Amino acid sequence: MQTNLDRRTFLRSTAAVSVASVLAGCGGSGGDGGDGGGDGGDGDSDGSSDGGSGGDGGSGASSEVQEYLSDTSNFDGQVQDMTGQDEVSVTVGAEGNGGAFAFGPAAVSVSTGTTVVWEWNGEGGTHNVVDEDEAFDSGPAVAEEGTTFEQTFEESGTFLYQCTPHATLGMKGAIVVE
Ligand SMILES: [Cu+2]
Repeated sequence: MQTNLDRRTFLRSTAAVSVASVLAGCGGSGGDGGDGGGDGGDGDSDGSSDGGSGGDGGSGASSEVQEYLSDTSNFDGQVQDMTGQDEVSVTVGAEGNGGAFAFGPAAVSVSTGTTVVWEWNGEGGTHNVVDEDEAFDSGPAVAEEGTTFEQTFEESGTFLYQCTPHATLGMKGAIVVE
């Protein structure tokens, strides 16, 4: 009797362990996220000193955005203010991350109802635009100049996205909908 109980308990905890290891498996990027935290701290202090000197049309990014973009070379800790516009464009293949492997600008803020249009400039090989939470996805990466992908943001929130082929280089971006 006691043995059965023990075994059941054992099985239960075994199951829990395997769930945990599956989660840990997904988190290959979770590990990276840890690194990002440290870097994000640096970005934070940059952001607040810039803000102190009067700002330049951007505002300091949230810690969520700071962390996500901590390895994105063309992100300077500021979210570019593009609120109040019906349509905003983001360049795909902008200079950054060791080549033409960036979204330009990396982080923008827009108003609800704004359509963001990503425009491929033909540089840096194939790119795509994939939201981390599957809110949008441009599909397979393509290289062709003039390619566009658009998404209208009806609700406020922070959207973190990346280019699948170049995410590890830091080709990532954020849309903050206010
Ligand atoms: Cu790319």
